[in-house]
Amino acid sequence: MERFTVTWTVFIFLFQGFSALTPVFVQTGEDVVLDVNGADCSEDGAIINWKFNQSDILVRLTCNNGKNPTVHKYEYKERTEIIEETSLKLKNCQKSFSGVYSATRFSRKEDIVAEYNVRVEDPVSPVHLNVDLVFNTSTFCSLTVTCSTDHSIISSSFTCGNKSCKQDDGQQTEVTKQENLLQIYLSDQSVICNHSNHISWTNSTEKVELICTLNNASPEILSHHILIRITVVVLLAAVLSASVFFYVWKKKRQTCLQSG
Ligand SMILES: *[C@@H]1O[C@H](CO)[C@@H](O)[C@H](O)[C@H]1NC(C)=O
Ligand SMILES: *[C@@H]1O[C@H](CO)[C@@H](O)[C@H](O)[C@H]1NC(C)=O
Ligand SMILES: *[C@@H]1O[C@H](CO)[C@@H](O)[C@H](O)[C@H]1NC(C)=O
Ligand SMILES: *[C@@H]1O[C@H](CO)[C@@H](O)[C@H](O)[C@H]1NC(C)=O
Ligand SMILES: CC(=O)N[C@H]1CO[C@H](CO)[C@@H](O)[C@@H]1O
Repeated sequence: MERFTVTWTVFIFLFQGFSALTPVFVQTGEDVVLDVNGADCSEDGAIINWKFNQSDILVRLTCNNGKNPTVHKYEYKERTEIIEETSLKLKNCQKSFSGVYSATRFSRKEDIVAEYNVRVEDPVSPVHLNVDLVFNTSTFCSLTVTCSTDHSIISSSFTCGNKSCKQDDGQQTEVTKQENLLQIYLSDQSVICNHSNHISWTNSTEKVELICTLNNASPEILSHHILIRITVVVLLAAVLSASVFFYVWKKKRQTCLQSG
């Protein structure tokens, strides 16, 4: 909450006097406070309207000669609250609240005094880093890594020499269907998967050196794997032939007993 208020305050400070559409991002379930951008409510009888999507009047404030303005709620009453005399608080924001919120001031004519493009987003889902391929020699290590989320997946390759690494195809970025950002990049000798949107981010990070040493498909490890496989096959074959032998022996014994 504080974070958004601060961001917003800084924005207003920078753009005081403009009535551009200010983007505001809110996490689902949180509250957000929108300000009238310094509009004057000291003049008796002046009216400030808070509107949604240019048409629905949410709240009408009738200014009261310096006293607190009179508040009339119209549409979406349960969503709104007036705080600090004229600011609009949107409570427990849901995705359907997304849209344009504007404040207009009416004294002799109606002026738009503040306008916000509010977008309500869920926090991003976790991201997983998977090592797909590692080739490590004494002089270099090359690796391919995949970053995946519930809905999307990207991969990228890296080559590391003596001391430094580079990303073969440059930083990889994908905009997911939910308009989140999925990225793979190198930072400080680590591969980072970063899944982010305007209100949150998650990461999965692994040191390149660790990837190279732990996932190395070197000939030794490869032969080790093959050895395990051969052992398993031999054991299976042994068990199988033993059971066949036992079955045949039992059958034979039964025939002997019957005939004898
Ligand atoms: C408000 O406007 C936004 C953006 O134009 C739109 O996505 C949304 O459906 C509108 N909401 C309502 C209730 O009209
Ligand atoms: C690696 O380092 C050694 C000694 O520091 C140098 O001789 C060699 O050229 C380097 N190799 C690469 C591929 O940079
Ligand atoms: C992930 O991306 C977000 C948004 O671009 C950024 O703020 C954050 O610092 C990044 N995290 C890491 C670990 O790089
Ligand atoms: C390759 O693996 C060895 C250990 O098996 C490790 O010491 C070395 O640092 C790795 N090479 C690179 C370039 O990371
Ligand atoms: C927010 C977040 O997920 N941060 C993590 C980024 O990755 C590092 C290293 O894996 C973690 O220590 C952070 O907690």
